[in-house]
Amino acid sequence: MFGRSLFISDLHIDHSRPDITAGFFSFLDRNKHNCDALYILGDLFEVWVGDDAITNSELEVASKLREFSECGASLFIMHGNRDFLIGSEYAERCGATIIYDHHLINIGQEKLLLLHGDTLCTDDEDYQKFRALVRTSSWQKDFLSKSIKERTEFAEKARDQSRQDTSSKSELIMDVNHQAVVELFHKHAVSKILHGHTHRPAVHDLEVARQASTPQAAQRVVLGDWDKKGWFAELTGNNVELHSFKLSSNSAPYTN
Ligand SMILES: [Mn+2]
Repeated sequence: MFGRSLFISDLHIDHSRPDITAGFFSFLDRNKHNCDALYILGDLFEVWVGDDAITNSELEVASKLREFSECGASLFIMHGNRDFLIGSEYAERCGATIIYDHHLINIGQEKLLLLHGDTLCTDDEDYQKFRALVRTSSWQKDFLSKSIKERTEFAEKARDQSRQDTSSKSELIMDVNHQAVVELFHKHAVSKILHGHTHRPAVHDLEVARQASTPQAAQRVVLGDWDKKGWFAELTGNNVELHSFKLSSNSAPYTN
């Protein structure tokens, strides 16, 4: 036991960004012998249309993750809004356990709540409607029964739409809703919440009143997306810290 857990999200691994994959692989190498657990809190991949649609690059990620988990650290993958179709087959390849939104871990006497973060963006009503639809088992069953070509086309359209929406929606709508955050602290009786998704890395110190008691110190830690930098949070004891490091841009692209 090293007393150290790591958290990452929003790597958005994609063929067009070999620098992110390379940065991720060296992050795994640096940490494979010195942490107890790695939690990937969603959007490891830019897009995921089914475990049967993977190519060599996703296989390479899986074998690198398997190597990491075989060094002794527990590995957890949470679904994000882009890769929520990652299934047990791929998780098994990685040596990972799939976890879901609102996953609690004990940190001493306190609890830390993990989620991807999209469910906190309650002001974005269009997105929440879309999310509710695609998370139903009937939608997923129907989607996965389509050909890989059809699924890929759908995902591309959804990404284009999301890009358009992102440029037209206000910054405020795209961020978390404060009331939704407060309710989450209350509902799960936690002192810390850790999530990604919004691409606004920060440690927010706040005070949250629990039931009739006086306000207590609470923390919302937001992971960054991997773009120019790689981001991770580190938990030691009940202390969470946010770190970043530069991604180098000179890695060779994938050939497939
Ligand atoms: Mn996301």
